[in-house]
Amino acid sequence: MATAAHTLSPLADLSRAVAEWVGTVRELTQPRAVHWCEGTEAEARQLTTQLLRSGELGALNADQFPGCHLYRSAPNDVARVEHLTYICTRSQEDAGPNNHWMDPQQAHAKMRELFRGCMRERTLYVVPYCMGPSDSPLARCGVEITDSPYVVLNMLVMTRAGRAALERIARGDSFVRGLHSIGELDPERRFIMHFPEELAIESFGSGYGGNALLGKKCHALRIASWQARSEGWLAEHMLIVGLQNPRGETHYLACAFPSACGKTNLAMLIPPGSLPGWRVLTVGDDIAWLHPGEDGRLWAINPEAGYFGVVPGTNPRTNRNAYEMIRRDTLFTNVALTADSQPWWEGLDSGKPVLDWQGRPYDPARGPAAHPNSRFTVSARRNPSWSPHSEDAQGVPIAALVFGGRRREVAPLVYEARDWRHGVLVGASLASETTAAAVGQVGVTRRDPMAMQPFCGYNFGDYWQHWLDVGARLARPPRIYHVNWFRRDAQGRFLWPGYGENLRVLTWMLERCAGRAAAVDSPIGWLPRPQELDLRGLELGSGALEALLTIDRTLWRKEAADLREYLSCYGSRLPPALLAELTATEQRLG
Ligand code: GTP
Ligand code: SPV
Ligand code: MN
Repeated sequence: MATAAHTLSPLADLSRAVAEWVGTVRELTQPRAVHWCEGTEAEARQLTTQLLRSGELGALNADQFPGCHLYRSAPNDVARVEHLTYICTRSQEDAGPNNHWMDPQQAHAKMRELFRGCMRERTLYVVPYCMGPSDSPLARCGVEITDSPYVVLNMLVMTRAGRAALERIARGDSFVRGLHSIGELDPERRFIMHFPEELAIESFGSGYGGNALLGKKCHALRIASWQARSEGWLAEHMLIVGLQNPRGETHYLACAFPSACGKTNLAMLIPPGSLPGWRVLTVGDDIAWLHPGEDGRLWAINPEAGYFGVVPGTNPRTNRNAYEMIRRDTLFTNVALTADSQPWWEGLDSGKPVLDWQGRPYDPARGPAAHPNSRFTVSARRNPSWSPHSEDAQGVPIAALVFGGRRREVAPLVYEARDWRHGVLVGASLASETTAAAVGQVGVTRRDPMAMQPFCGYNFGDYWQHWLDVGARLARPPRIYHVNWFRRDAQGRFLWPGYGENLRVLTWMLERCAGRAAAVDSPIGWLPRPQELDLRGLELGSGALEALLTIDRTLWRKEAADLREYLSCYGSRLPPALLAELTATEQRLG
């Protein structure tokens, strides 16, 4: 009897548009074989076996970490490369001062020479994928062509990849064409090019995360933000989380924090014991597609199906959910190893690193054992707090939007924007210390509007106008907040314990949304009265709460002046309404 697999038509026959494109790429790149990904578990197992055999993957301790593997990237290929990432629009103005720009013709020509013959002796993988629930009208498809089986394995976890996606494309869905090759992993021959006007991505020379898993930042943020603008929605660098209160009601928040600033942790937060009855449900940990609904509210879907998360800092104390989640069926990249082949990273209380992330005998003199941007790839379904509403075709309704940065000073623990328009200014004013998620200096405060500085596929001036336009269409817009979990004291210690305790700030937001919590007016927005924050069972250092909730007018006047200078770079594309909001803030600051 024929098995189901035999009765299915070959993937290459499903979509003529995809097959033709694959044919063109095949001619250019000259692979030795072409593999169309079905997206089955058997296929993932077979790829894993192949990578284990070739030595590209290592098996981890099967008792402690069943189904887990270690991948070591090239030492010079460990993070996103913002300086090599381009938006290639016909007009440079459309890419804006926030992006590196290259003329599309010139970019295509440059990339064509890099891709020419680059897959000789390699297999070309075709990965059709769907970003968002497969049956959702809000989901979007793409096809990634890559010569990296490691990238394929990641895509199989991070997206809904395989036959169903290709069938959706065959039914007429448009798709993003993502062409990727690891090339020679030479940083001098590495480019991540985006062509939003053509729904195309060309990425060469890196196998790492956001550079190579094209469904993620390249498609779901840079290309999608462009599409979203013309179609009236928003593609944002936001987690989506549901908070169920002790009465059983669930409200959803979408929160934008820059890379490595706490999204995954907040999305799967564990309520502190002293806040009984609360439950946290994760819809997404990195990207949200937000659509105005017919009911006047904003609705969100998570386009992804897995987490590509920061490993260091994960432990049973900071987040037991995250720690348990990555103990099974997880792909680790660039962590250290213990003597008995368990993965090890900074922030773990137990175990001892023997080999560092490059596989060398661990020597503290050479820096951390695990790379600070080491990552786990894991299915969202492994998260104990995974929300079944992640599959809802229309998404979940958003009660509040939260922007947050990593700021040792200036920004208070939390404040609330006066209204949507002011909230757009609050988002645009986001600044944060750089992290290891991107190549470059760490710990430097930079402007990162809406946490989208590395990810917005067009001119920020137009983007803020689009935010204002979306808000104007919402009869019931979410409230907008700003948070900072990372304030420090004079000794450099965090003033706020963070992680699970962050729920105390989120519950205040929900009380505000329900019209129950009071707030104090300040020049930058509404702050909680200290007594309105539920701090039962929490021991804060003396003076910490006051420091966390005080606005230093001198620092804030400087902040506003800095913001004015930054916004002026956007010239005539800067929405006058945003400038008016800034002027009003300056006047309140006196
Ligand atoms: P990307 O995947 O790069 O977008 O990162 P992310 O925003 O999801 O950040 P993630 O939750 O992975 O946290 C990044 C780092 O910050 C980890 O080392 C965490 O342990 C740490 N972190 C997360 N939340 C908090 C917090 O509330 N307080 C403090 N002090 N550290 C935190
Ligand atoms: C980030 O840097 O924001 C990430 C990791 O989420 S990456 O996939 O590399 O973009
Ligand atoms: Mn991210």
